[in-house]
Amino acid sequence: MKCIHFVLALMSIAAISCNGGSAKTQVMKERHTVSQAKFCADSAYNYVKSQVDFGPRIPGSDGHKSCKEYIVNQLARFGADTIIEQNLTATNYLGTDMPLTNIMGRYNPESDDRILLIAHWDTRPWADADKDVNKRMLPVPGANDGASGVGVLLELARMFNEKAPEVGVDLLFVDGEDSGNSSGWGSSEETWCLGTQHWVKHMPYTPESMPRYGILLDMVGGVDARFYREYLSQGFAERINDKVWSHASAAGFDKFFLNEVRGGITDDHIFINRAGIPCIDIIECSHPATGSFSPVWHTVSDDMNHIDRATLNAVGQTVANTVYSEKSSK
Ligand code: AHN
Ligand code: ZN
Repeated sequence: MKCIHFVLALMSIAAISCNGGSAKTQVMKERHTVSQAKFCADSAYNYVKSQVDFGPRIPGSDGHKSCKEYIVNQLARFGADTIIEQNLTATNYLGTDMPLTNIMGRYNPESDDRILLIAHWDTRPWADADKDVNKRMLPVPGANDGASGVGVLLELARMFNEKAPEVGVDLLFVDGEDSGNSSGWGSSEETWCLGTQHWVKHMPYTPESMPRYGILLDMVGGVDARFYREYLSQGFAERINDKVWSHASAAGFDKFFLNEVRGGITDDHIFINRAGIPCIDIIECSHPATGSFSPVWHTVSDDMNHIDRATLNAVGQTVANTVYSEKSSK
């Protein structure tokens, strides 16, 4: 798939590739008004691949360190007005200390009219859902579970730099989401989302500048993915689900966004809702083969072979349209 940005250039229309890194393209982008910001799935795909190429992003690993630098550098390249790195040490449920970094890229940080977009950037240390018992201590590549949400957010950063939304936007990349306890029932909620649990205690907001709402992206790049309204999002923030699903439908993405409520997931949005920000989770968690997550979830096969640009595009363009439709109150 190739996507094209239409640029108005001195009364003539020039079409350029959205992957354009050429000097000529850059000059044209800077000089001329971009009439419409288009989500580029090829770019998002490349941002996903770059992360996977670092290796697993297990807290404390080399891949984790490289990926942190990558996210910060991309935010800088895409003109984020403020970049915050929040370091912490968290102890996982097995008693291991993990060095974590939550990263935030802020667009128009002075505005009190804000939207918060979130994805986790760490990957699970163990493929404990793999069919092969011998692989369950190996790391998860995290193409869908980790890199996909980040890839979409980075492409949105590129768009926000090209065309500023009316409202301020905070892109939050949380760490330490995926080292939780998957065995047994209940009572393990607090073992997940360790970065987010810390972030909500130190949010960069005044009562006036609290985001209107948040949208969490988790596993948004799977082949043939279907997104249902997640049950807990529907309870906490039904009107945000209404808004996002209606933007999806208006853009022709009904095949991806099904207007039906399905199962609830313990994820970063739980802690953000409890901190007073209505937040939904766009997550693939009703796969026909499993009834829940995709078959490659928490396996060694969560790799680029199972990532589809069309899914990244449906989610990314829907979230972009949602953000660009927000009006500032002033
Ligand atoms: C539970 O399995 C309890 N929550 C899933 C949250 C998650 C893990 N998202 C991605 N990986
Ligand atoms: Zn996971």
